Amino acid sequence: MLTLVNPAAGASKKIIFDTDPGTDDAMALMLALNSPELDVRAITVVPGNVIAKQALENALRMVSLANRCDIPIAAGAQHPLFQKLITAEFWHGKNGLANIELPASKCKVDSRFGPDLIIEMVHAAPHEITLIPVGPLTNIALAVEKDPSIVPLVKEVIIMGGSITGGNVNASAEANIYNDPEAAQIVFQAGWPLTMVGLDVGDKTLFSAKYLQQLGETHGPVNDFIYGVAKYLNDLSAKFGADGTPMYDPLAVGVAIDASLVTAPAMHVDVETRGDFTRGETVANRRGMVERNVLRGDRYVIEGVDKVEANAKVGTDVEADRFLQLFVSRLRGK
Ligand SMILES: [Ca+2]
Repeated sequence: MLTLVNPAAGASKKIIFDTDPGTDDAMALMLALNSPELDVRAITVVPGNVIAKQALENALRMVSLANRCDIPIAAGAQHPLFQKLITAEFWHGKNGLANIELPASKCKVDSRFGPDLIIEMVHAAPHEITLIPVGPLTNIALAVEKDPSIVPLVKEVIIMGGSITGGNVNASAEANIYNDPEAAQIVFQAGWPLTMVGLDVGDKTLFSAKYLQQLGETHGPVNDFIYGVAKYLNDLSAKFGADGTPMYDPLAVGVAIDASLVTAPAMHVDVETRGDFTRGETVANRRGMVERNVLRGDRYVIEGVDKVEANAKVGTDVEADRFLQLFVSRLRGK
């Protein structure tokens, strides 16, 4: 096994980062690797922004750039559970990393299947592992389906995905959930502590020219790579009239570092898997109750209300400047 020791290990939160890199995945990963609060124990790769093979290659190159070949990097699912993959080179560049060509990786892929690696690590460190999936939830769902006994042993799940105020794929769905709604429903209903860092709260964290300039003042391999990614995303955002790029995946890592960055009320969230217009929508019950409709003769009669249990904390607001300053401070000079 590995002998390299992360100096922050022990005091820090053990995480498994599940990712489809991906430009904002790159920013999220580098934030995680450079934050002493987090101890990245494994990286599992899922197709989403790019196909599985490209996503794995990107993960290997980024971890190599960060000089962290001690971290196991495992391939996972090759496609969503029940539908065709939808890739997003349109947003992330042809290679998924803003068309930045990183040096070949010195790191080797771990031979284990991503979901199996998750299962193994959770059992090896019960109640200590936080899962941070920032792509489609296929790998996490496969792990839960194969071994449901991991659910009470996972410390916490912090996902980037979903929205309670409309989507980016279409009017209703956010891309990570839309890419594998059945997997998402499994993950939301599993019964573990789950925080949803969705599209709508991510949209409040715009990495604007001000932060880009700050990151451009310092240099280092990771600093310069992330500057290039952020510059690409900022230019893309400008074409769509936005004043900066939303930090979707990085904010999920930010919440793992410091949960107080977001306001996240508890709600019950279901994932729509069948709607004509709403497949992939995260449907959140804000009132904590549903009407109890009872069949009386030829009609239903409302006879009361039933409480629904919350299954997620849903990010609704964020201290954006504090988060963006944190992001820049962690990557400067790296
Ligand atoms: Ca992602």
